[in-house]
Amino acid sequence: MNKTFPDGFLWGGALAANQVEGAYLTDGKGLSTSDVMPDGVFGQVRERTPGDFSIKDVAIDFYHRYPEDIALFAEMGFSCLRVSIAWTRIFPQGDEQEPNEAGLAWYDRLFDELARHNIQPLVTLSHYEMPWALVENYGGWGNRKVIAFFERYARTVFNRYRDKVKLWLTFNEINMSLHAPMTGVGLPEGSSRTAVYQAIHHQLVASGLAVKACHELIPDARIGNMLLGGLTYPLSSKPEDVFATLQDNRSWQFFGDVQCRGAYPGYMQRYFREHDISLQILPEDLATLRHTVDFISFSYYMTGCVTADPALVEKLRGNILDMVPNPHLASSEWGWQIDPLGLRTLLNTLWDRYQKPLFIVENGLGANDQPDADGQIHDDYRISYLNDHLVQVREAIDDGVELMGYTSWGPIDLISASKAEVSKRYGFIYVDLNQDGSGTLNRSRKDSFWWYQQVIKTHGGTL
Ligand code: BGP
Repeated sequence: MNKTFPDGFLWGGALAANQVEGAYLTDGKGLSTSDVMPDGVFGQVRERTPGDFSIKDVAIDFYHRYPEDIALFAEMGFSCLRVSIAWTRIFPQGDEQEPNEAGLAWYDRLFDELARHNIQPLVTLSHYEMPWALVENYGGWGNRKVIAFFERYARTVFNRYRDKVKLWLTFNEINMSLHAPMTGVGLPEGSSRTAVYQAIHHQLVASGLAVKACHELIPDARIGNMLLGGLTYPLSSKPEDVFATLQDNRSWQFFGDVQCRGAYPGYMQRYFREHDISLQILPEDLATLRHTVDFISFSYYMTGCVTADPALVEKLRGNILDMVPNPHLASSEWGWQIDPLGLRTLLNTLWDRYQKPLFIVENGLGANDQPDADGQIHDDYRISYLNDHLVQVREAIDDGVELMGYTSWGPIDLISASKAEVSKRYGFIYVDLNQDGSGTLNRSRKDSFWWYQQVIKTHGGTL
């Protein structure tokens, strides 16, 4: 008999405000870092002039079409939807005393619609964006004052949605700040290591304050962190490669260690010492960091390899984030290496390290789907990617890993984060949209829609 997933396991999908909502200046919303980076996370900051178009300005118009989209998610049987709140809808400039009521009201409507379909929201406070005015006027997370602005924002939304939202996340892929500082902490590319780690420290303190506030204001809620699960393997069995891999994994585990264990680990203190990084860490910061998360959430798309030989790194690197490709794995159209078993390894690694419940809040395949003559998308490649990963998830649960749920990335096509592309589609639902903004925005079901519906209905029995 096929194994099934536990009762109460949350099934669904994951979205981010700036990749789906559009309506980028509607109802009083302010400009965010994402709005001034129209070419995505790895793009440049550009001044926005009237009439200058960016695909994210409209995105898939979730702001107006959410009832239709949520009905489709309900048809697939979702019990959970991960969304993010755009900070700039609530505090358009970031430093106001009072929130923007129109922005708050929109998320009320969104959460009410989810409740009507018995879909539980899982809400990210900050998904790759912050008010642009906080970058211009304060220097982003480099400035300690931003911590208080974020805390005000977090307390505002906890108070407002305390009866509607019981699952929260602080910062999306907080470890990405090391690779894309403007997206993560609002600092320009090329900022010094010290400046980036100081900004990251402020963000970690803000995350601790959000955990504290959430526990105070909504005692029956749970709040987690969110990591880019950047698992890497040694390229060879040379002890030097194995040790380099341990260090490489620590570059993302460091964030989890602070957020789950409540203090800076010794290996990081050594790293700071040896790289002349001296941070301003106040005694009250250390107390705040002890407010640790209730669960750990993460994204998982690929793995990579590590070698201690710099010449080999230079020769082989190619994967995103400069990882060395694994010779044993195939890649997606975007060069992301596909590794279902790696997900089981990662789940076990995180569980062994922290012994806190886990939540997979992103996983999926970006592909350039092409409709057939009848306009249908036969995305068997996506089905097989997701199927293979979910089989390994089920194995990990059998290994004893405590897993709260699984929300696939982009259950409906959306704008990709790294390069703001429309053609990199993740959805079970196709959206008729082109890069220049043309298209009807009509939604239609892909083959994977029916596949996921069956997976959820049978608690994974059909995998
Ligand atoms: C994660 C981000 C998401 C998402 C996903 C896929 O890093 O949290 O926002 O977009 O990656 O990346 P992309 O959209 O670049 O394919």
